[in-house]
Amino acid sequence: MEKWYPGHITEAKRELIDNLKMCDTVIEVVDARSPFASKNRELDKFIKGKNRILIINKSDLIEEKISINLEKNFKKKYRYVAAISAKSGKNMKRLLYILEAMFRKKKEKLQRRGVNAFPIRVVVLGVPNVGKSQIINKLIGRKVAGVANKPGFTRGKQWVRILPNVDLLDTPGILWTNSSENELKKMALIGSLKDSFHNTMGAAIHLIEIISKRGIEKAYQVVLTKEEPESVIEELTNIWKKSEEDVYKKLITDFRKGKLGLISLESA
Ligand SMILES: Nc1nc2c(ncn2[C@@H]2O[C@H](COP(=O)(O)OP(=O)(O)O)[C@@H](O)[C@H]2O)c(=O)[nH]1
Ligand SMILES: [Mg+2]
Repeated sequence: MEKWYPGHITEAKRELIDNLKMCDTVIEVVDARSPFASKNRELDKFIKGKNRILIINKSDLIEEKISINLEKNFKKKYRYVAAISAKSGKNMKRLLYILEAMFRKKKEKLQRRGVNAFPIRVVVLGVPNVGKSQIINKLIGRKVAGVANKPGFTRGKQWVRILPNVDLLDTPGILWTNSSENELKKMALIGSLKDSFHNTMGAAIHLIEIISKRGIEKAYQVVLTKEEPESVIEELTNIWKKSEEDVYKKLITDFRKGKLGLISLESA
């Protein structure tokens, strides 16, 4: 069953509430290239009273100074924030330190009441394709959680012990109903929406608007004459001898792989 279709959102929410009941800590994962669109405003009301960690993943795909700014900005709201890359391993240690610190705090609290501490249970949340499974795999150093470059790959419940005192629950990504048109385009670009579920042309044009004609020329070593995204597409169809549809797809695929350079879809 594909949880990101609006029709299934109610069911996905019910499952989320179930998962949350079992956990005391939430790791919310967002995509560094579009942290605001991939972040969930609805989540707040579900996770009152839990420890929260915000992870800005795929920071290898944006500029370092933007990563630092994002961390700074999110720290105004979240106590624990880390811009990481589950691919390169950057800052993964920080995430481990945060989890260890949380366990120590819990242990002290329980010891005061004369109770032995049990592992903290952490649920990993976020829209599809932000790298939740990859983060878990990196934390345990072997492949357990399914990783795929398509939304909705993770299914069923997958608990993994990543430290002697920390159990993690991987979850399938959940989409939300309150995203704006522009946010949906960004979600399509970062691969959080199924391809059949978004307008490829709209997403590709949005991408060109953000990186501009100059960015395209630089990425592909081509010379273009006009600025307008529609003209850029048309010129690329001629240069590459591809259909318009194939040009949209190529731009989006190359962006997702980081082949267009370090690109942020939102300002930090
Ligand atoms: N560049 C980059 N790619 C990543 C990173 N983390 C995950 N990915 C890729 O993003 C895609 C989705 O990862 P996955 O863990 O399945 O995402 P999930 O749907 O949130 O569980 C896969 O192709 C991963 O290889 C990262 O830090 N940097
Ligand atoms: Mg997954």
